[in-house]
Amino acid sequence: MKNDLLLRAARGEQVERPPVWLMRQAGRILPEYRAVRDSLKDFIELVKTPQRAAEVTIQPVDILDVDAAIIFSDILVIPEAMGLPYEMVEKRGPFFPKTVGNEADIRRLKVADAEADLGYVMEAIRLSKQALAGRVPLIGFAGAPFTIFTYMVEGGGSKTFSKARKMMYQSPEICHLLLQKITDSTILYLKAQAKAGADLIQIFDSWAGILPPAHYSEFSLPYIAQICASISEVPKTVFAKGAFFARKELAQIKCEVIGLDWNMSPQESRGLVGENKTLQGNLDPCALYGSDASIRKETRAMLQAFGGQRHIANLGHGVYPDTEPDKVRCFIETVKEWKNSEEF
Ligand code: 1CP
Repeated sequence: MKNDLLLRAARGEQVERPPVWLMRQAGRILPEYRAVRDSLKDFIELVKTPQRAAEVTIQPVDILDVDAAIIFSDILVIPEAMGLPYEMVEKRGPFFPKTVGNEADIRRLKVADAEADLGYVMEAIRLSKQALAGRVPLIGFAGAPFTIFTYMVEGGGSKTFSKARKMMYQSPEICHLLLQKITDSTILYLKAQAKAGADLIQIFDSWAGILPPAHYSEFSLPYIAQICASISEVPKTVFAKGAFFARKELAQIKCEVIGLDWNMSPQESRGLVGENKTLQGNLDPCALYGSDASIRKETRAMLQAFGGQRHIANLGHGVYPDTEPDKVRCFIETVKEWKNSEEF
């Protein structure tokens, strides 16, 4: 691997500077992405056409010079593989015509077979690895079981997630049945991604922050822990957006990297997580709406707060779709120019 900064930082090895990539770097901001996307019927067709998915996976490496690629796919391929297909409604987001409401619905779902049901993702990974030719590592990913659960129960995104949360209070055992089935599917899926060539995997618990701490400990953490304990092939990142209350518990999980959103202070997080994990994040995505001078100032302050080692520079959540690519470049260049010694 020509540039293995990401993997070295993940393992806690010495680095010349922190590696940098952006969550959601592949599908949101580049005009080159839109061009590929518009040449196909829709988002789902792009996800299921490995050659084209690999092409947009590589774009941020070629165009923005990030230190990692992330496979172009979506967390919602898992519900589909289990028997709940989704639609992606332009400008509105995902929609599931069928949802899960009771035990019978869950019994009807299957544990996803990674090669048979999700072979298109594995093929996209193999093609992306070929095209990358060792330039930078390739990140694989999946949603955390809890976040996937919310889509399967709600049938789409939500402001309150009250359907999913109602089920947690009314029928916790049914929730656990579904969470376990999603977990079993996700373990097979991530193992297959590693086998196909993913160099590191990230678990996105995007809606972690909607739960009270006790529910997070009961309905999310144990399933993330199971996944991480089952995968020793590659390093693992857990990003639990909004779960500031669970940082100590997350530190107990068998993963190498913990993602932080922009509400979490780097210093406080280091104190809670301890010295044995790498932290990823956490510039406010809205900082990229600022002037170049302001982006440089905010980015340097962030780098300094993390201290240069055991840090993967990133935003605190996915890059927003209306961010100008030049602002993203400014962020990336600032990280690359930064020297660990700058603080002295
Ligand atoms: O963007 C990339 O870097 C490419 C890969 C990628 C990833 C990592 C996509 C493509 N989606 C994801 C993860 C994902 N998908 C998450 C977790 C990360 C996060 O919190 O941002 C979530 C919650 C989803 C679900 C999803 N898919 C939404 C959110 C809806 C909601 O509930 O608010 C939406 C709008 C999508 C569609 C989607 N996924 C990816 C793209 C490029 C798109 C836009 C579709 C298009 O181009 O038409």
